[in-house]
Amino acid sequence: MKLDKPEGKPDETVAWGSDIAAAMLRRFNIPYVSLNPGASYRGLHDSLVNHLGNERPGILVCLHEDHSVSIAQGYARATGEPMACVLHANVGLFHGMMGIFNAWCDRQPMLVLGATGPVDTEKRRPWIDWIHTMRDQGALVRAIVKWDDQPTSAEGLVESLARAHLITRTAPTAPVYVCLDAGLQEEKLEKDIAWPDLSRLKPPAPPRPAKSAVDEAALLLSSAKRPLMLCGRGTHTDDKAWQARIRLAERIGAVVMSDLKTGAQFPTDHPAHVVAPFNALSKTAREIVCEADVILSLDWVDLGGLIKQASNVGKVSAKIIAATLDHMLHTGAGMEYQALPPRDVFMQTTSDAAVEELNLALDELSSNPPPPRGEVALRSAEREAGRVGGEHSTIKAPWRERAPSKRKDLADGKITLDSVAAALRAEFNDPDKVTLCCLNRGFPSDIWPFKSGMTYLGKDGGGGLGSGPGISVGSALALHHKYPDRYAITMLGDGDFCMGATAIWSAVKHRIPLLVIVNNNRSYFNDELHQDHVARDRGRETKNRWIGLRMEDPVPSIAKLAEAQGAVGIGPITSQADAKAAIAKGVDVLKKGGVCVIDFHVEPPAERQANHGLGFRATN
Ligand SMILES: Cc1ncc(C[n+]2csc(CCOP(=O)(O)OP(=O)(O)O)c2C)c(N)n1
Ligand SMILES: [Mg+2]
Repeated sequence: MKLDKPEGKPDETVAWGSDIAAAMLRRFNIPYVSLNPGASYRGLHDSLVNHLGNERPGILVCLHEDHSVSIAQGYARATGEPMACVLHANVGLFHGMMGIFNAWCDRQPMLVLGATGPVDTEKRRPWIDWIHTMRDQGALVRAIVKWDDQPTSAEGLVESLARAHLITRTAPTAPVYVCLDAGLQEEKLEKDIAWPDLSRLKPPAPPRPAKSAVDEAALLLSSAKRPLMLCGRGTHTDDKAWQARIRLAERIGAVVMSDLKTGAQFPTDHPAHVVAPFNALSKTAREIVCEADVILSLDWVDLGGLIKQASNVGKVSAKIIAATLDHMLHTGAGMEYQALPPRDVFMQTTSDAAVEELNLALDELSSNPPPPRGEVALRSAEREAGRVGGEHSTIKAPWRERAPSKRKDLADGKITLDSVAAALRAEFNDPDKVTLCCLNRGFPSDIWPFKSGMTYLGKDGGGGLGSGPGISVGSALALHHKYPDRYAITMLGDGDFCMGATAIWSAVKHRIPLLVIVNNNRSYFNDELHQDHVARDRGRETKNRWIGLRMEDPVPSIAKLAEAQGAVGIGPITSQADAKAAIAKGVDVLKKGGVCVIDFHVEPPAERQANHGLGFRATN
């Protein structure tokens, strides 16, 4: 990691309005702030450099505001903690908004600092300060942040930032936005600042669900014959939470599913994890949902949508237990809250706290089994027998077996994601030291199982293309900062990479090790499926589905885009024969602390056929 070093000694006196904001970031222990510069916050910029000496937090320079926000999002995914990013008055905010939207949908904490003004017309420079002043910048993002503010005094600024930091870290987490008046930033301070005692402004522990809900859920799960556990949002960093999920699944004999959107939450090679992690449900996954008699949703992102998808193949008749706090972020502005799911037992808590509570309640239940009644009618004789002697110490086999992998080896030497993943996997004695920051469609989790929460961090949240490179850089930064023995590898689509390629420059500039694998199908392939669908529905020519969305003639040179950012660019790699050497070189660059991008021209034979019959063809 390399930060630019200022000349001379920092001026340690808190003398200007913006010094307060910078000093608060240090008090919060925010390690980095990502930004693209702008005069609306030249005061804050000076404070970061000349008051704090560009450390704690250190500035990460970005070539686009979207990257600044995406880097903060990637950092939060890998640590569970907020970084800060700064967005120039209105224009910078406009650019950063897609990133904020992604982070909002992804429920990641971050401090987004903005700027405006000067609000006081007398202080405004002609023209430029006028076009970059808006009455209410918060209004632009109010629908996609948890809280926003525009303080007007030194004291107000302290309180505003303290509140912002508290709110963004309080579950359910989400970004917050504080707009700094340029006039206030550049105001000379008249008196000393009364700093808040941050030990008294800590976020609360997640709320515990009502005891009645826990008891009811425990009773349902202990007597279920075919329980299904859906592992959605949950911590990536806490191994205890990972183990607790396994314990819960094993003691109730659950089948477990996990969602690519929310990343690794359960070992994918565990016998209970019977289908590969997904975006949209496969036919087998739908059948399992229909067969289940009790569903435990652990903050699953789209429980309503899951039930709808499963209802295409049968009837979902399970009792549904759902643990979430997400409803606390639901407003009328966006619909990221998804379809309203039925919930027989609603546990108002985080998924991790729910698992903890359920394990405790099941311990309790196994030592004091209640007499059968009402809800307990589901209980089977075998399960009752299994409980004798303390059910909590037994491991029950899941009620469904793992679906066999349908992989076919390509004999013609063409590259598939499978071959890339297998070659990459072979480079690491201990693949558990790798964190997969982002994964493009079709990653073979049986070749590279998720063995801990840090194996894979999840998707962008808001489906905003161009965020993958920035999110990956942010997660790589987090690993470098907090888990230096882990390697950051990311797998991105060519469309995603091309849109966000300049984020890679920040990794190179700041010496953040990262290996980017581009799964290059020379197409915005997701949309080929959509165009195929529409043409088919209309009885029109499906062969034209590629027009307007293939990136061919010319194919953008991914390797050159990477080289232009100062990274090592390799490719295009078009045959399996060349893939191994390319990967060996890329991993070598990564292990030496560099940034490398490998462009694989991948053949996705299965995907080149439109996926008919399930009712959901494209995932984005
Ligand atoms: C900002 C933005 N623009 C457009 C889209 C629509 N979109 C969704 S997926 C997709 C294609 C992505 O292409 P690529 O990254 O190459 O992945 P592929 O589908 O080819 O695997 C597009 C254009 C979007 N989600 N976000
Ligand atoms: Mg593509």
